[in-house]
Amino acid sequence: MLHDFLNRREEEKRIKEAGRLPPGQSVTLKFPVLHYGRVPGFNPATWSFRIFGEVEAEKCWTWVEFLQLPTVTITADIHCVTGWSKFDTVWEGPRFRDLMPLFAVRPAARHVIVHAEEGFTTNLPLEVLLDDDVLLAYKFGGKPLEPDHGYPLRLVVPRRYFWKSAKWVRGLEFSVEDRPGFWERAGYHNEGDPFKEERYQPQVSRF
Ligand SMILES: Nc1nc2c(c(=O)[nH]1)N[C@H]1C(S)=C(S)[C@@H](COP(=O)(O)O)O[C@H]1N2
Ligand SMILES: [Mo]
Repeated sequence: MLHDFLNRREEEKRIKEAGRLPPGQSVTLKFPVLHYGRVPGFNPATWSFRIFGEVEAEKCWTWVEFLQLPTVTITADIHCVTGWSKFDTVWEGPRFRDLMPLFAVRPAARHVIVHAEEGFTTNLPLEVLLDDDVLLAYKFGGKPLEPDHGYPLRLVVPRRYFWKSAKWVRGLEFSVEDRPGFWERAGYHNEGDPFKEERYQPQVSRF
């Protein structure tokens, strides 16, 4: 109906004015599923989460150990590079920053390589992971993650395009040097800030 359409336009305009909708994005109420490859299985007996690279003390949590870590719940807007944004998503899990004292990152480490199942990687400046809304999340909307959305564990970095929020994460590698990940090597922007509309690399794809 024209009336609904106009109402939606009005609503979108209101939100944009409030500064929540990055340029070139539109709001969806759905939760699209996007990834390369298949959805990996999960075996709680063999699963682990590893902290390695430029740290004083490497870590390796089992699933049971990981569930003991203190968690927080955040509400955030997420922005996918394909053009949809979803408002007020609710995530629960340990906050990255709160885990830092457990492994003591060396001062020279400025970058983090996020490792997920099947060799998927993505890269982020350590500084970005220190934001208070960056979680290793295992719940979405109060329930365990759906397998499609990263069960059992995914990274959530609301202030970057959603491809940096790796699903099925298995470890974080701290590094002196930056190292582009899977989508970054395929031509996505290295930083991926939605409000600067950093979607793709300015230069030609490196594949
Ligand atoms: N392990 C893994 N994580 C991934 C991806 C992937 O291919 N593999 N794709 C990313 C991309 S491109 C997007 S847009 C989001 C989508 O998350 P969703 O399916 O929960 O919406 O996951 C990101 N995390
Ligand atoms: Mo994506």
